[in-house]
Amino acid sequence: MLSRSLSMVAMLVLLAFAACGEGRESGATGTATAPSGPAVATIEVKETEYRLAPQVPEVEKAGVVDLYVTNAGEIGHALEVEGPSGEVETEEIAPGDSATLKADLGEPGRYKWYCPIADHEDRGMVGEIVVAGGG
Ligand SMILES: [Cu+2]
Repeated sequence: MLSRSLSMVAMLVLLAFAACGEGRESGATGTATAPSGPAVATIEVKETEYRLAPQVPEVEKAGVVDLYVTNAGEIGHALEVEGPSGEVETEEIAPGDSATLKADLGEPGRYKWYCPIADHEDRGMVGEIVVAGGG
């Protein structure tokens, strides 16, 4: 009885490991590492209530992208990017301030970026970074 439930647990653990393995080709730990190396592009983005401008920027080449984020609004904002190998985000940026963020967009694709403060994403502070390339 006991050994049967133990093997059930072992099987569930194995399944969980297998599921975690999906979609994470690199990085043994599964945690996002800070991007390093020279940036292939710079994106300047202005945040206001409640939008990102530009909303859907395009990058011609996959790689590390430097983001220069300005809060041109009247309340605090921040910026989070969900890249192919994890997510990165700024601290909250006060009105009138700016911040920089490095995002590893090492594969062509479309990557969500948004303001993670309160319900700002739902109010429209969300978009995508389009990374071209790969032939
Ligand atoms: Cu915001």
